[in-house]
Amino acid sequence: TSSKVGNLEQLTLHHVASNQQVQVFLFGATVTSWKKNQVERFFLSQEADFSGKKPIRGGIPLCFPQFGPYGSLAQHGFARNSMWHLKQIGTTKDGSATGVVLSLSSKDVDAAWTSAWPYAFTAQYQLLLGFQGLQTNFWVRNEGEESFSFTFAFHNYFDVSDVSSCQVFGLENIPYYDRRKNDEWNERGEENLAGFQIMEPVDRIYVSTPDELAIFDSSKLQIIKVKKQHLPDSTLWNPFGIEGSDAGWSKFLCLEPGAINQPIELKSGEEWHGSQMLQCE
Ligand code: TA6
Repeated sequence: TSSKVGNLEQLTLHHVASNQQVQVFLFGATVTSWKKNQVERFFLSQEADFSGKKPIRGGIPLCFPQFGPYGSLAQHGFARNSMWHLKQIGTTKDGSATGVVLSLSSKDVDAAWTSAWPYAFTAQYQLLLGFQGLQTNFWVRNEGEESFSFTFAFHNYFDVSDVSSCQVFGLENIPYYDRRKNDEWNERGEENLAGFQIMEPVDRIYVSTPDELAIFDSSKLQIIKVKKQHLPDSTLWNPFGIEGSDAGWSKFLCLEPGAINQPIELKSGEEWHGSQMLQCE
């Protein structure tokens, strides 16, 4: 089904057999809600803007073709600021999965962006709800003559009861860039224990992380698993109330699989695919 929020069109998908629902906006291809057993699993900011003039804060903003400030574009690139097209929507005959495919090409992107990143590409974004959980698939293809490179992330905002009741698994002993300390390189990873807790502002880019990560919320008694493919790195972010924090900062934790440290290079005609499977128990 389709509905309007502010100026923007939102699609809702249901997978009845597994009791899941997902909502996505064409603007930014931003997923804003994922419910399993009627329980919301993503954080959406109360300050979220639905005018189509700013990225929607919450759910899964897409960072493409640039993660963060590292490049010629404004923070996190244009995918989350562009109007995507609906390409396909439906449920498999046997009811095992429900999905949607959205697409974006360089022709859809505002000239203010493409002048700083002048490459011909097509991107497709597929959301699949099935018995295993919510899978998100991103493809990009170089449609031009010239090679280009890009960085990417699924900027997941998970809904948590309180960030300090969460434990993160999979990032122990992994080196990271500390964005709070001018990208200082922390070679050993400060956290040597599995299941470390967040008790201060964190903004880190962990490099070469395991393909399975998890957040355990001890108040909600919820485990979110993030299983990623072709996305070597992972950002962990919570502003923990510092100046400029979202009013709801204690209610989210961002764990963002990405290809950040080593840009992906695509020659003419080449395609790249990155994906994640999100599961909650
Ligand atoms: O992924 C973490 C991060 O890059 C943080 O540094 C923080 O700025 C956040 O993303 C949100 O960025 P935004 O541009 O949406 O305000």
